Amino acid sequence: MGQIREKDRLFITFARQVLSKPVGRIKKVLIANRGEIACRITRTCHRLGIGVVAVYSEADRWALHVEMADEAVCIGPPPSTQSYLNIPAILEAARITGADAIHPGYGFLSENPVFARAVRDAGLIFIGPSAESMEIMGSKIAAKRAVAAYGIPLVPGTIEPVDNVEEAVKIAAEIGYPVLIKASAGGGGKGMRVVWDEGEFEENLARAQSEALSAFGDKSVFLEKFLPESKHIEVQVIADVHGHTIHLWERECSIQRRHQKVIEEAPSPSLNEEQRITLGRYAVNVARACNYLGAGTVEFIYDLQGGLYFLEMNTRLQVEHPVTEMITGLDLVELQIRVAEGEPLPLTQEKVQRKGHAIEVRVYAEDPANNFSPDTGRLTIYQPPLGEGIRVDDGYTADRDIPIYYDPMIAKLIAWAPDRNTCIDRMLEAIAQYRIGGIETTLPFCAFALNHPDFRNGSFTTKFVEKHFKPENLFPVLSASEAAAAAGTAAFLYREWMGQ
Ligand code: MV4
Repeated sequence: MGQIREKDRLFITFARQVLSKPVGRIKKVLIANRGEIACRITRTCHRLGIGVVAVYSEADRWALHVEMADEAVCIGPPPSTQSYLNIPAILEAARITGADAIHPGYGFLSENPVFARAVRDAGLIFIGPSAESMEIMGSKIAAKRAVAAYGIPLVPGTIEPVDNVEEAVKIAAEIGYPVLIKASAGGGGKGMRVVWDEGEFEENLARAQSEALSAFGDKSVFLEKFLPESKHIEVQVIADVHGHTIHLWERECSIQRRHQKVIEEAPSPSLNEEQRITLGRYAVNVARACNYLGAGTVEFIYDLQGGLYFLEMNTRLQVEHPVTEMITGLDLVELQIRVAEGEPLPLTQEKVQRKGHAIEVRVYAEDPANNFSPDTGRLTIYQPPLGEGIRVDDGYTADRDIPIYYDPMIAKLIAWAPDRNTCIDRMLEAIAQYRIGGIETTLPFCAFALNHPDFRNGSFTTKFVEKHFKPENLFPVLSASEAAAAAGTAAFLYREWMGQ
């Protein structure tokens, strides 16, 4: 506040021809984010003729998202607590640039009800759900209680906070061991503890509560039956203010490493048609249960016995949304903008198509041969792949620096094909074509996973990486054409050597 002076305003002018004029109330969007998602939101805004204000930290002065925007405002020093999480600075940036709306992207302030409320109190459109929906879904207990009334299956457990050991032991005996203690304010795998028998309860309950208190400022925990080998399937939903809520099918997100997703795909290879339709109906009801507006994702757990249960709802646009866009032909950011303006959804449930198969792999600046330690620095070479059905959502170009302060994900590589096998083949070829220099990335690790028989046959669970990955599995990736060239060279040298 007051820290943004006139001279800090940076206007980057492009010879960009605005071919379309904005048709709705939103003429200028401030994107409260960075990296690939800020770039991806910018592309849609520009296509719709909407102006873009970037915000950036001092570490991102030369970032691609700043260069792509029409205007950019520095909002503080590198640490995100002082920049991308700095609510007063972001609101001030919106005020001085005259933005009508704020898109929060994912991470940072995207699921923060205090931010959503502050944006609306400042007279701006928040491109996302209401603060009240965020509050309900931010509390796993409140979320389960809200959806229970809609007949959505929940993992056996409690929908009340548990803080008494005797009571917990009694409930656990009914559920059956192993039991999971989860933090109500947690999510994404944080604040979970497995209890294998009665004797372990006292210690684990106390630990879970104190961890929850220090991590989330709320000590409430609840119990669920622990499903050790399961799949993670989520459903994309979107709702408008006119009472229409639709789902855009599911995404399979079981390939993850330490709660960080690595590969996502749509549709899920594990569901049959009946399950798929049931899951979509559950997801729409979850959204209705919290009076949802905008794009959201409902997470389910699928155990190997075939049970499908609601886990939680994420009230943001997710990293993996492109696989849904590839099979439905929709632009989720455009839909988010339209419904935030008060427009009705442009299609009904019956009109949502599901065509072909899409896979996304996340490209992290991490070294898979060195326990995935972050490998930031300068991207000396950066050449993304091209090709039929290939999409790259990235936040960098060659010769830019990857700052150490933020998430190390630098790009997402997405492949689409008419069927899953062709999609996997296209993805492997695209990975082989990707040229990245100066840093190590998780691409070789992704190639390993895609090549694994359990990935091909769809039988993987969230234990896949733990079960199958060893650094010895990493090998240099060659594209089919390079492999053919290498084989040709080898044959030539062999004939030379044989004197033929
Ligand atoms: C579970 C579970 C097993 N049983 N709940 C982790 C993220 C959060 N959204 C919920 N998570 C889990 N909840 C019960 N009752 C196993 C996980 C889990 C997991 C879920 C989705 C994706 C990856 C995961 C990795 C480990 C554990």
